[in-house]
Parts: sequence; C-alpha cells; structure tokens
Amino acid sequence: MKATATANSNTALVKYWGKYDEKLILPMNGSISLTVDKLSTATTVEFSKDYRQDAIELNGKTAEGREKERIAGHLDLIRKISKSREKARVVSKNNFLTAAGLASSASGFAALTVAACDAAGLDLDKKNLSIIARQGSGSSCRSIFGGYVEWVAAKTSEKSYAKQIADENHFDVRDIAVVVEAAKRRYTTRESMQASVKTSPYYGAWLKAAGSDLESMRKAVIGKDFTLAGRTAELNSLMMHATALTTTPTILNWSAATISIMHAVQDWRAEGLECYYTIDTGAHVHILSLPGNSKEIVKRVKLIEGVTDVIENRPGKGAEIVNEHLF
Ligand code: 2P0
Repeated sequence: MKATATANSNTALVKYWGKYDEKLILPMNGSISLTVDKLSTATTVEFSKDYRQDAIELNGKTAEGREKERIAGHLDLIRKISKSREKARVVSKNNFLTAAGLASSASGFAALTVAACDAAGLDLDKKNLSIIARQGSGSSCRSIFGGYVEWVAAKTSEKSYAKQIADENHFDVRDIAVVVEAAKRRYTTRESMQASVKTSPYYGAWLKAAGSDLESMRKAVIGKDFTLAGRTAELNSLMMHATALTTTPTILNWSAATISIMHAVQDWRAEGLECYYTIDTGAHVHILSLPGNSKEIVKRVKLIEGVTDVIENRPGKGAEIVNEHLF
C-alpha cells in the first residue's frame, strides 16, 4: 500500500488557457508540451487503515489550507476509483524551488497520481493515469508521458487525455528555463484563466489560433523542424498573453527582466543565433534552442539584469514508479 513515483515538469509549446469544465478540468483548447528533464518531483504515498487522516508534507513542510484540500481532494478521487476509505501519508519533494513558480503543479500532480494509484493497487495505463492527473491540475496530465505530448480537448472526462506525439529521444531541443526576480502575482492561474474566458475580447481569437498552432506544432515535432516549432511556440505564447493582458482584471505577471529577455532573444535571432521564447503565467521565461546553440545562450542570458537562475533542460521522460521511498 506504499509507492513512490517521480515526474518531470513540462513546458507548454501550445498553451492550455481556459476551462470548459472547472470541476473536471476539461480545457477549452488542446495543448502540446515538452516534458523536461531537470525540474522534477518525487512523491511517496502510503494508504493505511492505521491513519486517522491524510497527512501531507511538501518540501519538508506540512501542507495546510487550500493546498492540503486540493491534494486530499485528489486522493479522494483515487480512493473513489479504488473503492477504498484508507487515509494516506504523502511526502513530496521537488528538486527545484517551488517559489520560483516553475510549473510545480504539473510534476507534482503527475507524481502524486502515479504513486497514489499504484499504492491503491490500481493497474492503469498511461492514458487513464493522465485522465486522473488532469483532474488534480490540468497541465499535469501531460507530464505522465515523456517527450512531446498532446492533451486533447473534449467535452467528457474519458475523452480528454494526454498522448505522446514523439518520445524524448526523437527531437533534441533545449528548454533553457530562465528564472527572474518575479513581479507580484495578484491572481492564481485558475482565477486568471477563468476571468480570461469570461472577459477577454480576444478569447475567441485565442481559440482559433490555438487550433491552427496545434497542427503546426504536431508537424514541426514529427518533422523535427525547429524553426517551425520555435516560431509557433513564441507566437502562441504571445497570443495567450494578449488574451491575459486584455482580461478584466488585467493579468500582467511579467517583470522588467522578462521583457529584457524577450528583447534579447529577438536581437540574438537577428544575429543568426536561433532561439525563441515562451512564457507561462509567471515572470520566468523558457528559451528554446537547438543543442548546438544552448551554451552560448546560457552564457548570454546570465548577464541580463534580474536573472537569478538558469536551468538547461533536455527532453525528459514520463512519470514512473521508483523503488526508493521518501519515508
Ligand atoms: C500550460 N499553464 O499549458 C498553461 C500555460 C500556464 C500557462 O497549465 O487550474 O496549473 O490546475 O488546471 O495546469 C498552468 O495551469 O492549472 C498551465 P489548473 P495549471 O501549461
């Protein structure tokens, strides 16, 4: 009744922005991501009739409030599927700073899902694991798989799952995660998405763009066309942010360093150093490049004011069960 799983974070190349169903976490649009190799979570889950209540420890601290409720709610879903009432002990650790806001919910809910399902004795394939993970946090369903992954938009739970487009060995690109001094975040991602769907005059344009970007990105990944992948990812990120910026209340989480990096990437590209940026809901930036250019980009980006950390990722593997428990 005890199992441990590891899962890597993923970077959305075509982003998920907006929910059709808030409870089931069904997205308004399909998305495509790259699972990375250096931002990961390890989680041990043990169910036991001896536990009186769920006890959850994240990065050495006891989870409380909303954070605890969200994880316990996910355990409830897995208990419902496995027809069990046993409470759990959960210990989870990230190998990166959660406060840095580098998509910890993606690796976190993927690792929790895989560990908890195994500990509950459920024998599920990756598609069904992705359907469960999705209900904890949308983007986590993509981290069940390695490499390039598409999360399908659908109006029912069993049809909205993640699937692999190409594995981590198919197309070697680098995702340079650039951590910057962050601006103050006023709203959670959940609140931001919800407000965008309701109020952004560009939301319809976003959905249209996401649809054609999915096609371009699939083609780019399968054909290993870095220029098409990079251009599509950068423009898709800007479309998402145009929607976020025109939301009421406005969603602007960029800091000065975010914009400096956007300018720098454009300048480097004009010089012939091919790279593209993509930004999620915080201030941090992911720079995409081919392996041969990453060293030069890492060197240059470290010189930009406000950059606090740089992590060069390769395509990474999917979530998996491991033998070493955290307790
Ligand atoms: C993505 N993001 O595709 C998009 C791009 C952020 C911007 O998925 O409410 O933590 O738990 O489903 O997955 C981050 O949102 O949101 C996210 P919920 P999630 O990666």
